[in-house]
Amino acid sequence: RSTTAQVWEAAEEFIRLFHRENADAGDPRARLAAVRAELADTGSYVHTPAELVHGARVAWRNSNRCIGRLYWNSLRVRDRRGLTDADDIAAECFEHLREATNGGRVRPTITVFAPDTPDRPGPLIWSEQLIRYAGYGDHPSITVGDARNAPLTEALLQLGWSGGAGTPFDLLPLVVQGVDDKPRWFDTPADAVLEVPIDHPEGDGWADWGLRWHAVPAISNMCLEIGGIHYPAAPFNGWYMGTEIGARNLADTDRYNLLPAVARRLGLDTSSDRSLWKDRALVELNRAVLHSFDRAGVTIADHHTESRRFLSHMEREERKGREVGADWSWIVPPISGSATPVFHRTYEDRSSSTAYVHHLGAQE
Ligand code: HEM
Ligand code: NRG
Repeated sequence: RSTTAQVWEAAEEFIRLFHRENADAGDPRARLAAVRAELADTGSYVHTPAELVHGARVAWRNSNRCIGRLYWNSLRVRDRRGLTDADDIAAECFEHLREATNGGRVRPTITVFAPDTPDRPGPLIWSEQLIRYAGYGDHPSITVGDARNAPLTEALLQLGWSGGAGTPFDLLPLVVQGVDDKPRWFDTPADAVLEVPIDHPEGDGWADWGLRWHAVPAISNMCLEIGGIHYPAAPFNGWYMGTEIGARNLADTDRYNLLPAVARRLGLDTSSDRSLWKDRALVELNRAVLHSFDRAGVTIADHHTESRRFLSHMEREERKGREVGADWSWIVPPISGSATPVFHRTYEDRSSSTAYVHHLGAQE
């Protein structure tokens, strides 16, 4: 819980920034006085629609872990601050997915629901992303599906969800906790989710293997903080970088752990690490992901292109007199790091009060 003095400090900084970066908003003094009075009166203040749009974009610009920030200023912002009930929020999350997916031409989008207020916390989305695959089983080595989501799957079963078909790619319902309510779950409508079947440009039998991934990554468990106001439910998405799927989701030993199966398919010698079978399997799995998204007409970036874009972003920001913060360990791609330009330098990991922040206790 922040004190009014802390909110005012962050609010003043944000309002000044907003007026600095939006010439047509004019002099900040009148707005600062109004915010100050509203804070004294209610303990909070309400962003104008233009402040909300800019705040959500600046929060993206300040995301030190994100390599995809070149397009921060074109984030689409859906203002749903009037919604506090779980069923309205779930329906708008599904509409978000339809608009963001856009038939495969993915559009970076955020939907902002009601903020925390001095009298009550805002709504909360329990699901880490709007689209998640179930994980059945309590240990990665025996799990069917995505072991990362085993705790969420278990929570859903406790809430009365009867479980999916038991495939490795069962879509989980969305879990939303409305204001003054307990968490509720909502089946994800099939027309809100685009999925890409994974095939390999040369490999035999990959298509029959049944691997797939969803087109849109939409993080739904981070809090959007703008000028001292907290929006705990504010799901956002961009498009995927291929390595997120091919080098992590499908490859990590505590996720789908597919490198041994890929290596077998490629006929590699897996008897010794020294044959570099894992490295070769990683490259082919990542080729398969990029190839499959391309063939399906779904936006996806490769790590070479996204790394170059990130350096363009840094140059452009610095030309505008803004320093770009970044976290090397998140920016450098999980394969072929040294073959990308983002590897060969250091960054300042500076923090800001307008940002996407993990809720206490959430997975990182
Ligand atoms: C993290 C790429 C759009 C905010 C990341 C990561 C990648 C990435 C590769 C690291 C993820 C990981 O290692 O798990 C992209 C690409 C985008 C994009 C290619 C395409 C447009 C966005 C948008 C937002 C955003 C629209 C917010 C409005 C973030 C945040 C993180 C992140 C907050 C850190 C997440 C965490 O701490 O778990 N992004 N991103 N990104 N991105 Fe982006
Ligand atoms: N690695 C996660 C997604 C994290 C955010 N990545 C993005 N964000 N591309 C995964 O699902 O693999 N985004 O907003 O586009």
